[in-house]
Amino acid sequence: MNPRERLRIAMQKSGRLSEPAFELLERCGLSFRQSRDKLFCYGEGEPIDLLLVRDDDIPALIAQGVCDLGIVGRNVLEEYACTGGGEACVPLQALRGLGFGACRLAIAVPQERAYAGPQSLRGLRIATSSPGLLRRWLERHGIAAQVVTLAGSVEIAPRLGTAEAICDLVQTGSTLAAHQLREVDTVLESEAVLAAPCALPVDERGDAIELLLRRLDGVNRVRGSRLLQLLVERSAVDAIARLLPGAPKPTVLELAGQPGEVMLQALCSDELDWRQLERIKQAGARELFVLPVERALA
Ligand code: PRT
Ligand code: ZN
Repeated sequence: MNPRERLRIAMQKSGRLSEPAFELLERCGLSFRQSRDKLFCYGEGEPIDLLLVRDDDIPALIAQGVCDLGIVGRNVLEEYACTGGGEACVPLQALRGLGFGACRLAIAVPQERAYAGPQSLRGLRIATSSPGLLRRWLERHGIAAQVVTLAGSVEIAPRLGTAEAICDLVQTGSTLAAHQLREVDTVLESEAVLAAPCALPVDERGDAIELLLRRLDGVNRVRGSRLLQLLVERSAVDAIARLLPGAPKPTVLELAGQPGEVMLQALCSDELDWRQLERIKQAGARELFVLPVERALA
């Protein structure tokens, strides 16, 4: 097969997203031949390879057609959309949210500074590594402020006197707190996404994208899910069904030679804790099993 008939996914080489991205692909049944510290990973089972790069380069690599897909923070993808990457504009899309790398791009000000909404930023200098997203947000609110672009360590700008406010990624908030900053507004909610050009390839690579999306959806559908299995008197089925977290419709299975009793199986969206199980047992269930769900194919 010509190498470009194989799908190529750009991923962060090392950083917050690389480990969870590898884990997700493994859960999708993909395995790779090269070691993780190399630039290129050759897919073993499926025609899907990886290119390991800096996360900021991922949108441009997709736009240039070097890679077909990318796993990247929504913030990086949207920043690229705002600045256009300086190249011929190839519109990109997020095909799926991937359920990790959650954070928010937020405005923060020194603890003692008053904030009564975006208008409080008028005329201030705001330090950020996401100038495109910040400018777009300021424009949407009709605020004229000075955007100070920094490559990193944005949180120290107010103390250094180079800005009065910052716009930075926040996860737990502990970095802001450590720098006596207060989170006051949200510019963007982010998580890792599967990025792609708006026009997807229609050759073999398109088939590989479909396979990947099907598997991602399968993994996603059962994330945190548990299969609950139990035995119960036929008359208590409705009462038990009402107690199932996430209210799934249970499957009712006949038991050979036991007409009064049935087996219930239900895919519960949440984990079931001991208390929930005890309540279900008190309602008449016995032989309860909570089983992990590996994957699902609709
Ligand atoms: O080398 P490369 O350029 O690939 O990596 P990088 O250093 O640019 O990126 P990296 O690994 O730090 O982050 C990759 C992506 O992870 C980001 O683009 C986000 O989509 C996502 N992400 C999720 C985060 C955070 N959470 C996060 N907390 N990215 C950065 N941070 C930083 C933030 O900038 C701040 O310095 O962590 C600090 C705040 O964290 P808390 O928990 O103290 O609030
Ligand atoms: Zn980066």
